[in-house]
Amino acid sequence: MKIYWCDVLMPRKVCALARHLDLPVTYERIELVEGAHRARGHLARDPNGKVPVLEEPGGRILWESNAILVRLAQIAGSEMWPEHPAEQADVIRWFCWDMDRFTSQAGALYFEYIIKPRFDLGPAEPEAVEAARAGFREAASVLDIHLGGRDWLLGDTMSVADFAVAVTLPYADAARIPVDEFPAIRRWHDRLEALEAWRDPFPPVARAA
Ligand SMILES: N[C@@H](CCC(=O)N[C@@H](CS)C(=O)NCC(=O)O)C(=O)O
Repeated sequence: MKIYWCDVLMPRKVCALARHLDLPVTYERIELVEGAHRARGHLARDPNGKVPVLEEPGGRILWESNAILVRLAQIAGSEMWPEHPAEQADVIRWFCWDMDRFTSQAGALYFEYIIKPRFDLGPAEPEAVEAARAGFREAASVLDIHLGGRDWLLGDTMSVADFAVAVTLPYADAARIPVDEFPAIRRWHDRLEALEAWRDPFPPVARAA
């Protein structure tokens, strides 16, 4: 199977999971800075013109990073996509909450402080930064309480939900995400940081680039 990726936010969790599960994946880098995601070949895979995209043997295509996380865990037969339907619903709960409340805000800071300078899109907008930091703190308060008595979002077992919700946290310093105000989130992310695949998710071409 093949993952189309670039060393940016949403592909990060997908590459991390493929590496963590030791899946037999080949990688094709899509150079966003050169507009390769808007080329006809890539639009045929993902009409949204985004990364990541998963292509399975036989040609089945899947875009949307959280859906790809689920599929990779299914292919690996990993408990990171839990077997029990109630736990599967719990994963979906965190995916939805994350897109709406958490990574939406932290991702806005990632955009202001990391993507804008990298892609030459101008300076960070103070109003956008302030709104995102306020939104992040609100959502992080909910997450911090939830994680207070748990190792992982679902309890004792790490799942694809952890890889989804934590995706901005490796960038917390550079993106000025105020995660240090939330000790349970910090400890949870330290547990993820103990995984080599989480710390170093991208295929070697990124390190050479
Ligand atoms: N909801 C999508 C978002 C994918 C996405 O926005 N990818 C970004 C990189 S993090 C991208 O490809 N941006 C290129 C563009 O929008 O022009 C997912 O989770 O996969």
